Amino acid sequence: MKFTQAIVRKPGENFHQGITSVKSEKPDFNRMMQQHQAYVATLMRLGLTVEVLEPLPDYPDAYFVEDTAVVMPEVAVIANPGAAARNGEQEAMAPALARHRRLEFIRPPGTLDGGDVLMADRHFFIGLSGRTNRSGAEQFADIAAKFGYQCTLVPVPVSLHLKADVSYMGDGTLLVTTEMAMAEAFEPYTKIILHPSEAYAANALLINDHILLPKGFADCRGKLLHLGKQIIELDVGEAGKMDGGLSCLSLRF
Ligand code: CIR
Repeated sequence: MKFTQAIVRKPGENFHQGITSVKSEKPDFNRMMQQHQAYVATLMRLGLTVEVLEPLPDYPDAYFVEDTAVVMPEVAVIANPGAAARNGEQEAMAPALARHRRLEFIRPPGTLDGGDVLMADRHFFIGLSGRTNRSGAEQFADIAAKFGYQCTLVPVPVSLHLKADVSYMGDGTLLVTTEMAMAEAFEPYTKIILHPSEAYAANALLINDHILLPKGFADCRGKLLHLGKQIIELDVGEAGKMDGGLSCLSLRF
């Protein structure tokens, strides 16, 4: 899918009050803003038109916009976030997406976070995680099937979201953690398997012919070189302290 647009949301000053499993280091607001601005500037440099939304003070995780929706050429599916503290962010995203796409909705009892939905050409992998339940995944699959997409449900045993473990690098190639490399769903794909010490790099982003990679994963970078795409490393260290990464920070379409 050739991307021309992105939607992001600025982190708010209370972003450190979001949900996180990382207890060791307190994230820094100024550094977060610098990293977020560099991320937005990179998307723009790659030719995307970027809409920057304002923070939602009641939702400190709202800058992880990826979780609120899944956008495909034909439709935008508004998610139903699985964490109670984040449920509501999707309602703030819907009007922005309605300007670009017709909308469909994941409804209770279904829950779904966009971070669990991986698009690989005309195929969606939908993670069953602590955030996305079977009803949410099946609702999404039914919507996508109407537009001719194939869908496969994939259990996510350890990570927060499917896309913390696997990213699509184009041409039938997945970048994947050792935990997910053996998943049956991914059998037909060529896999680039990360060294366990670099598992965070599994959340990479293919933007047209460029790969955005979190900074500091040299082994992963080396393994991607043969794909012949330009690799851009970005520091997303502060988002990482809030359990997020590169893909979570934008909706691309
Ligand atoms: C959360 O726990 O929901 C946020 N602190 C992190 C969300 C990361 N989103 C993503 O991986 N798509």
